[in-house]
Amino acid sequence: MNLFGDNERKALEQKMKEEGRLPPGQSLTLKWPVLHYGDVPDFNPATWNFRTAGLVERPIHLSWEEFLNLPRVQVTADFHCVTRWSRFDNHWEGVAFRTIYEMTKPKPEATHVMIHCEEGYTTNVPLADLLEENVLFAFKHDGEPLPPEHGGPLRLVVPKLYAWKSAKWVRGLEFMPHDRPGFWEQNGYHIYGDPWKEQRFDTD
Ligand SMILES: Nc1nc2c(c(=O)[nH]1)N[C@H]1C(S)=C(S)[C@@H](COP(=O)(O)O)O[C@H]1N2
Ligand SMILES: [Mo]
Repeated sequence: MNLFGDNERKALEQKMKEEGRLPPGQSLTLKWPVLHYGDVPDFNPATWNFRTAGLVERPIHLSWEEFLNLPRVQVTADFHCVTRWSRFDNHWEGVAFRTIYEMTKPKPEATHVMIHCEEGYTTNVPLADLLEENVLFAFKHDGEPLPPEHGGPLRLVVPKLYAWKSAKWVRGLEFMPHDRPGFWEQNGYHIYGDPWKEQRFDTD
């Protein structure tokens, strides 16, 4: 039994609420829950690659080593899961989405992106939202290599949307001329997923 832990949690939650950082219907967690569909995939740095496809001028194909040599950014951001927990002030390090965007040069007709991950997980995000400055492909969290169960070696982080858009084990991007639902979006979740508007389900 932890008599004092929850007081600390509640005090922080109240602080986040007062600062306008707690979206409606969410509660603060001090832990870092692990949540995903399927198994944690194996990572082999010798065969791992990252690709872009669809409406791009220059499809890219990067090895793990090449990916690690791209310019790095650091982002501190909050993380909101649709199952109602929020984790605050996560410190991420990785490669900005904008870096990949500039390398692959999407065609003007590209409006949405399907994120493709290991084992067939997908999620869709409008291109404009991915271009925000705090969107990155992260390989470190709070100074440590991203653990496999949290998406290591590489996950996307899209702080402004519910965390199912922050795809773990990302391997590629497909630039599309219109929106198309990904994995959870085909299974009853909202096509966009704004936590501030509580866009949880496709009926919201
Ligand atoms: N590849 C993949 N990424 C995924 C998921 C998944 O099922 N597969 N689940 C999402 C959901 S619903 C959440 S809340 C976050 C959880 O990330 P965490 O386990 O690091 O807390 O990962 C997201 N990314
Ligand atoms: Mo989630």
